[in-house]
Amino acid sequence: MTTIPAYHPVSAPDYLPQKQLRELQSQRLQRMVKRAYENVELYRTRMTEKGVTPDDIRTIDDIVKLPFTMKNDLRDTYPYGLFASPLNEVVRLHASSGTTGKPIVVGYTKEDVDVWDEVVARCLVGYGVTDADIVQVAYGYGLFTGGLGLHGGASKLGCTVVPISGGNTERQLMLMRDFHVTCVGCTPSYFVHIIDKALQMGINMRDFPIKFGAFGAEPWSEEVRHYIEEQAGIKAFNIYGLSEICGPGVGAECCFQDGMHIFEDHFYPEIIDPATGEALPDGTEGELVLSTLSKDAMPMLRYRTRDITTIDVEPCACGRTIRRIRPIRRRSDDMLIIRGVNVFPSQIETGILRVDGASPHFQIVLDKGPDGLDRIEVRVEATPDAVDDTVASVEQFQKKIQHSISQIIGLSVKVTLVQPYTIGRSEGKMNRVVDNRNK
Ligand code: DLL
Repeated sequence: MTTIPAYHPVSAPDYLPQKQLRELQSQRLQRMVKRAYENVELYRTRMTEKGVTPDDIRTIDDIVKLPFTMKNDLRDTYPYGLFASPLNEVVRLHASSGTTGKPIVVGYTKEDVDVWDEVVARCLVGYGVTDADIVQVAYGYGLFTGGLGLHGGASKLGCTVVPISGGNTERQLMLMRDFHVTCVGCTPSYFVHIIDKALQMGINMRDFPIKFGAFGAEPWSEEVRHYIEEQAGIKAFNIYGLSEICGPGVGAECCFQDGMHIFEDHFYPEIIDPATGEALPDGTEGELVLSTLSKDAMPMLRYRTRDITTIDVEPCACGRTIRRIRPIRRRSDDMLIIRGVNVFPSQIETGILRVDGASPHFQIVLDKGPDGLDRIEVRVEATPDAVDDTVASVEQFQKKIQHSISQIIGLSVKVTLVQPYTIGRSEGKMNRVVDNRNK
């Protein structure tokens, strides 16, 4: 049975009556749009092109009149072009690496950092974390928002923070045990790696006092949640966010682990059709668009996240009135097109982990066959539980995984079992795809 954690004042906005929430959103949007229009050339130009002025934005429903903002807008205005505050009011910069060229840069005023700390604290309260908890932050510290984001929220709540950052896995395990850590924040793929390392060292993580995991920064499946919860004897919670909006803390699951509540008093979510940009009703799957309602240094108006999800308006058993989004399993730019079929790495992960005894360590390798057609090979690490040394047992296990993946993606795949620990591990976000098709 799930016990609803005790009420904490930091979460009060999570329970606002709908009418009051919408009034607050409307007021904040008006202020945000005015600020963006007056201080940021890109917003002023875009709004003028669309024939919209701040006076046209009276309620939150008017948000659809505003133009979208895209990742390229951050690149094109690098580094400070979208800032609405003078630099002497900006107290922090973060940056996201991006795959090509310059990073994207984001800035925060003191008040923005306070809001960020508050929303991350609200995530932790939703899990059931209190000031009695000891939180090991194994997200990377630095320009990435994960480390300092979790750190700020956990500090705000009064937790004891262990700011270890990512990497040095044996040390992570030592501190978790010696410091009696009760909550860990890192990417789910890194936590899977930590579990693995523990097994290798003969440590049973179920003996540790860890109760909560705050896992995010990359898509992960229910099957991985199940794996982590079983192996480590913890509750694995999802946390969502992106640098452009603030970092972690845009939304998170509550104790019911059934979708992520968006802190919509600060970040307003919409779903659009990624092809046409048309707004879609709640309950329909599409691209998540987010607007900041209180960010002073760098307001984001209708930012296209490229994350694919659905807004869920059903009331949650926890009593929060803020809406939820379904877990994000796909990004529109994560999509692999294989022989014309759209495939997401998370579907392959699900296929693998549906097979009993399969390991969550895998890699997808794409290339072209002699006939010029795309080929997909999935390399999965063998586990002692699943196969013995015989060729027949390996072949049989490969076939099982092959079948399970093909059922989900509708394509035949080659599955190869590889030796344990031969697939690279990640201490942050995991990249599982090697695409050799254009080499
Ligand atoms: O990953 C912020 C973060 C740090 C979130 C720690 C959660 C925990 P970026 O590096 O800018 O920021 O990457 C943002 O990561 O648009 C999603 O595609 C993906 N992402 C983040 N959280 C989740 C999640 C941080 N819980 C991008 N599930 C986002 C799925 C996620 N994808």
